[in-house]
Amino acid sequence: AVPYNHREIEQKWRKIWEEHPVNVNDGKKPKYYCLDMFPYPSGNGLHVGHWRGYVISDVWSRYKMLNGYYLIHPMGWDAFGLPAENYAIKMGVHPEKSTAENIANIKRQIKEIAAVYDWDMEVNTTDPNFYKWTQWIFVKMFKAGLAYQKEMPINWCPSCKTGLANEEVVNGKCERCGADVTKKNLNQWMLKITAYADRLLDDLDKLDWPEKVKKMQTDWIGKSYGAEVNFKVENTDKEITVYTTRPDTLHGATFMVLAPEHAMAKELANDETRTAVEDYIYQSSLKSSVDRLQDKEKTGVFTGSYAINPINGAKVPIWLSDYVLADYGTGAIMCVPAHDDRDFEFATKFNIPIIQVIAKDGKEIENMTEAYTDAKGTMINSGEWNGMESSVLKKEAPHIIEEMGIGKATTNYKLRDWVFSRQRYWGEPIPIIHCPDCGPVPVPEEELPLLLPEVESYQPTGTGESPLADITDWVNTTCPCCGKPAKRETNTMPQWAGSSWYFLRYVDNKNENELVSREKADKYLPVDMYIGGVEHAVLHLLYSRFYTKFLCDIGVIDFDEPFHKLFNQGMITGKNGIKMSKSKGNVISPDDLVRDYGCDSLRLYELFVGPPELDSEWDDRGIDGVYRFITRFWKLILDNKDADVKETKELVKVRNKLVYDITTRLESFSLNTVISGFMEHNNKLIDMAKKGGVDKKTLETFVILMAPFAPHISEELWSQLGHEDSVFHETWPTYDENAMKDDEKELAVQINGKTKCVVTLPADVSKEDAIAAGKAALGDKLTGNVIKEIYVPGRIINIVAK
Ligand code: ANZ
Ligand code: ZN
Repeated sequence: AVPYNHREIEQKWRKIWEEHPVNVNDGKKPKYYCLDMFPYPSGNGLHVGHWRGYVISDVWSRYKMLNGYYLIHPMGWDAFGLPAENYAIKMGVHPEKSTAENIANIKRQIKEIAAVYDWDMEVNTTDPNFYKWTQWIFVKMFKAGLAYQKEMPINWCPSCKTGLANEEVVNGKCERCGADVTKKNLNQWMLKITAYADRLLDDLDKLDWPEKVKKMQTDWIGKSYGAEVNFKVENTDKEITVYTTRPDTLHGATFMVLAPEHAMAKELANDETRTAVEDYIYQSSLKSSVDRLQDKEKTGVFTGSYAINPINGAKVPIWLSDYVLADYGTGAIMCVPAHDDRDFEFATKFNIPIIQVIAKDGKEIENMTEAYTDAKGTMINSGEWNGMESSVLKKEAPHIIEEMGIGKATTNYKLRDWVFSRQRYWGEPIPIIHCPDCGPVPVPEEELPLLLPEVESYQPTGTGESPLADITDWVNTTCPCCGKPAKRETNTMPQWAGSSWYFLRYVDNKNENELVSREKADKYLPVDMYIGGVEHAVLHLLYSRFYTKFLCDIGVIDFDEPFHKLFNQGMITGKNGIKMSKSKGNVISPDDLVRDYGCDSLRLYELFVGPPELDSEWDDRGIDGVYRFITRFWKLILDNKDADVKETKELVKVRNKLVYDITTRLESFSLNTVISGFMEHNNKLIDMAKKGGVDKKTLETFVILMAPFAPHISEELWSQLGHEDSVFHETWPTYDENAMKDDEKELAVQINGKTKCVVTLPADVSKEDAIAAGKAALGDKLTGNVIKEIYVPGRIINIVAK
């Protein structure tokens, strides 16, 4: 055969596919929507790690195409937001210009992967025809009461000079730049995602997503059941309400703690404690909420006041401490040191009594050295509740408390409304006009998009105002309601605004009148398979679900979950598991590898490098092995294609086994073992070709199976096998489990060397099984004591008896 020349073959087929796309919509095929998380067009370009997710999604897409689907497989650009803006500022060019350059560059690189993207569907979040609809959704949310303003202390990144959502603060640091996040009091636009908390939680059941991601969303929403209990403040008519998930432990509450920001914190102080209390409140205001929750030595201050435990009249001291958060529950807790770790630590440090109320095995512990936190055991020191099982009481206590009139049963969520304003330039302007008479008024829908104006300086101001505030011509406008002078909102939307709904726009990206036509939405949406990194488990994937539910509620679409199935690929790392990055100097560019080995080999190696869901270390040498395989595969097909070999039972078996192995491994996303499966079968068939030859159907089957993985070589071999149409218009082969079974053999069954009967057994039967089957076949022909059992594989079972 002619030697394998990857450059020639790949160029040839790229051109043909460009002219005759293989993914065709004949209007009859069912659709399959396979979506990649769209990239930020940063200036760094793609490295081999970026390829991984795109190769996985392309393999899956082509596999679906071979199963008779019309593919929705689009690509676009998430181009607003901090990364693009920071890059633009660093390079000293306008974000619009640098973004366009980066997109052109990354698009060229993505095309090297040879994925079947439908570039007619391309979207770009910074395109006014796109962000018109991002703004339109905001207006709809505003009209539905889901977008509102609130003055509040928000997470503030002093380096990016902007506010951040809770989701963007990771361990107290800015998700983007790593700076310590502080607090700043600003008037914010908020989206009421909490109105969807229950649906966002319950509908997780509908999704075919990794359990890990579902759990992260569940924890983020953080629904808990418990009770609010009212404690009177001694010698006053004031009351403090606490939230507890463990009302069963009420008798063990020996003190109370309020968040330093609690509305009553200051008034509980007396002349003796006032200075210390006010000082503590001030110190806490300087810390971020994450800092406060992290494990470290507890701090606190006694207010000087006492509360009365409503269940038993006990007088308990009221403290302030920053381990209680102001914006969760009621911002005040009853503390049960015997059964809560944090309370135990606090009580030990400040010498507060500890009363055990749950006994694990009926006995009270003499000197507790740690809290007993399980709700398992018998109630003690709990008045009328003594003797009850704590797990049962935990469920009943909220209702008992309600009946006693000292509180009520409640549910709480950790999820907070979404801080939606950014004090930056490179984002969608929030389409609101502030009128002194009418208040906030949305820009009329027919005036959208509200274009992002040109500015002289797009550097952040740091004052809490966006650079748009400086453009007075733009800021000063008239109220759409009453016509009086009014001012535009100058904050922009967060990075996540466009990515929360972009997947809906691909299928109708040129529609000027609607976000997506209902007809196209019904036909082509939602997404069947979504592929991307796990870092988006809560942010993007939660926001998208919220947007989808809202758009479903207002009738734009008819489904309320965007992504049916989710696959998170692991990272490709440099040596020793170190993340690939320019700064670490360990970036491996695909360009050289494509030049030297070809796109097909690189695609195979991206999958072969390790289980796709795990992080895998890149080893450049590994691609040599893949390249050897692909050249041997090339030779196998071409050397045998004209041999005119009849299929044998053995060939049928190997072919079925090949289809079975590849299909089942592919279905379970075990893509690295698909590649090793190809390698094994390739060796096997090369061996068989030497012995008796390989029939054409087996060769053709192998080529079709390889097509999603190595599309160019497969298309070339398919045409060399004499086909005029594309291999991608074939049907994925099926397998017959019976044909895969090993051959059977007829064995003579003998007694003392004389044949008595014949049994048919699998060729690879074990000695034990063969003897047992032989004895069973002999039945009562076998008499006397068995002295010896002889098995000659494939031929004779001989029982020696006396
Ligand atoms: C008494 C108690 C006894 C509690 C016990 C726990 C164990 P989740 O499950 O996360 O909702 N808590 C309530 N509000 C708080 C706040 N604003 N800041 C910090 N902690 C707060 O946790 C609810 C429990 O966390 C509540 O139940 C309360 O402590 C505490 F053996 O009340 B518990
Ligand atoms: Zn007005």
